[in-house]
Parts: sequence; C-alpha cells; structure tokens
Amino acid sequence: MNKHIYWTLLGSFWLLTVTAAQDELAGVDPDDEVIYLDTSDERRDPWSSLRDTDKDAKRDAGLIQIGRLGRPGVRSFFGLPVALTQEDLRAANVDVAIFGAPIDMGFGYRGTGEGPSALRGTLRLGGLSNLPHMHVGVAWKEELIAVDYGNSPIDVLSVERSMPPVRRMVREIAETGAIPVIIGGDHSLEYPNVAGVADVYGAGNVGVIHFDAHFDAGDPRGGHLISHAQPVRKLIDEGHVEGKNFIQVGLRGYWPGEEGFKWMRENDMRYHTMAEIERDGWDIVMDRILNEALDGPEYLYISFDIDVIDPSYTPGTGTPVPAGLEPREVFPLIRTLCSENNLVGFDLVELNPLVDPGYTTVMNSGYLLAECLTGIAMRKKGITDRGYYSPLTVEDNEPDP
Ligand SMILES: [Mn+2]
Repeated sequence: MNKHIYWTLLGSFWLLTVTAAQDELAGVDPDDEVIYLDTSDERRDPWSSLRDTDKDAKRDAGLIQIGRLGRPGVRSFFGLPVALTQEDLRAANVDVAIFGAPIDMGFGYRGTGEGPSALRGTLRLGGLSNLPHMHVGVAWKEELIAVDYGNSPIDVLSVERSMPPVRRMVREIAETGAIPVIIGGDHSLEYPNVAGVADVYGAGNVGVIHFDAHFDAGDPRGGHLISHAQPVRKLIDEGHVEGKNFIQVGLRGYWPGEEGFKWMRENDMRYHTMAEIERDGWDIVMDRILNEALDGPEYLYISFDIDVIDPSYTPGTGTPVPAGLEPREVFPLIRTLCSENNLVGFDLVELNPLVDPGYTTVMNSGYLLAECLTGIAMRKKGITDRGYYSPLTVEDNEPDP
C-alpha cells in the first residue's frame, strides 16, 4: 500500500470516528446524566474497603474505651466508646452506632463537612451527662449501648462517588440490628442513608420523616445526579421508599413552587408546612405527624435538616429560612417519634460550624440528638405512651395539709 492511500484511509477512519462521536454527543439531552451513579457498582467506589485494618494491633472484638466522663482521652460523640468494625458492634450488642459523614460537596460550599468534628469537639454538649433527661427521667447513656463508629470515607472531589461508602457503612451497622445515626454533612446524605437502611429492611418497608425548610426533591438539572437538593426524588424514583410513607415537616419560604407540590401529591406523599402549623397550631399538627408515622410500615427513618429549626436557634447552616420550628416544639416531637416507633436510622444534616456564631447551632444539634437517643432509650425501657412525663418532674410538691 502506498503512503498516499494509507493516509487517506486513516484520515477517513478518523473522520468517521469523530463524526460518530459527535452524533452521539448531539443526541445527549443536557438534562441527562453526565456522571454515572450506581451505588452498587464497586468500580465507581474510590474505597475498596471502609477502613484499612492491616496495621491495627491485634485485639478482641468489642468496645474501645477512649476516656471517661469529662476527661475524654480522644474526642468522640458524647464521649462514647469507639467501635471500628461490624464484629465490634456484634460483640458488644450495640444499640446505636453514630458516625460522621463529612460531605459538603452536595452543597457546593465548604462547611457542613465540619459538622461531625464540631459535635465531637464540644465539651458542653447536651446529653454528655449520665444523668436522666429531666422530662422523662430516663438516662439514655445508662440504657443504651451506643458508640462512635468513626467517619465514613468520602471522595472530597465528588459527592456522587461519596455515596457508595456511606451507604455501605449504614448497611454494615443496620445488618447487626443497631441503629445507624449519621452526622452530616449536607443533605445529599439522606439518599445513601435511607437506601442503606432499605437494603437491610427491604425496599418499601421503611417510612421516612423528613424535617426540613426545603422539600429536597429537585430534579437532576444540569446533569448533577445528587446534591443536597435532590435526595428525596431519588429515593422515591428508585423505589427505596413509597411516596405514601414519606412525610415532610416544616417546609416554608419559596421552594418548591406549584410543580413540586404537585409532584408530591402525584406520589401520595404527606407534608406539613409551616403554613399548616400557622393555621392549625403546633399541638394539632404534631399529633397528625405522630399518627401518620404510626400509620405506615413497621420501620421508621428520620432525616433531620437542622434548618427546619428557626435560624435564631440554628444560624450555623447553609440555607437558613426564617420563621421555623422552635426547639421547644421539635424536641418533644423527636423524643416521642423515637419512643413510639421502631426507629431504624436517624440523620442530622446541614450543621455548618464555620458560620455558627457562639456555637448556638452545635449546642442545639447536640440537644436534638439527645432527644432522639432518649426516645430510643425510653422504648428500650418499655415507655412508649404518648405524652409521658416523669411524675417527679411535672407534679407539684404539695405541702402536707
Ligand atoms: Mn435539606
């Protein structure tokens, strides 16, 4: 073959290839996926295992005590002992495993990834004490075997690629029967968290209560498959949760518009906006939420975006919206939900300590978590009746006549 024919053939082949590739690109809808996301595909998982234990000292499975009350040798959530592996969780019969998921790429601004460190870092956190919660006379630390399970690995350059390791860590905890409590991190986490729990308890077998100023069911505009504005849509579209078992609480402001509300109605989702609370009052709406939670599947998951609380109490968050819930409204609701229902997972997300003047948000986040842990402890003790208060706390000390 002479050189001229060779180059002509090679040129034609190149032209054909380029044309085919351009045709293919021209056919791609810009709204379509540009980053492949399949949390079950290990090739897309940057972490081959959740943790590298090769260099660990040999030890028996179980809890690792890292200090004692008030004098932690190493900081952990609520000063709890540490567990590192699924064998540790099983050996110690752990009830609750708390882990950090330091993701802020789902928001696009730095900050929520520091949430777990901030919660571990404060010494004056509600629930640090071994004393009972005054309202109900139950000390969660005495009733529950709870551990700090470390942080999930993440890929700091990709929220998509950080989803699989979080989902596997949730699954690893749930498989032992323990309750995973995930400290975010931004709200993209609701997707791997709920999917991980549904992997264990079965798709459609878990109800979700989503506390948030925002509805977080945005569609994948611009090719972004997951962000802190989209987890709810993915969970419903992929069938991890049925719409009728999904309850939204605290929506306000300007998102979603009509289209989003219609989408929620088409999917039989239930929602309780601040407008409903303004019209009917908190006590009535709180009872509706509690009744709806019981009118669902056997298992319940709670996703708590700290921005559902009024920003005067939780200024340290990325997308604050005024006129939200007060701690005095939401604390008893969380405590009661966690005592009345078979809770299988809880997340606290969107805490951003970098914009938290005075540690106000960290404080309220810690106390909020302690309400949930107290509710779980009440259930373990057999206290599940609604509106339970410790008689010692609420009854007057009438002097003898
Ligand atoms: Mn949210």
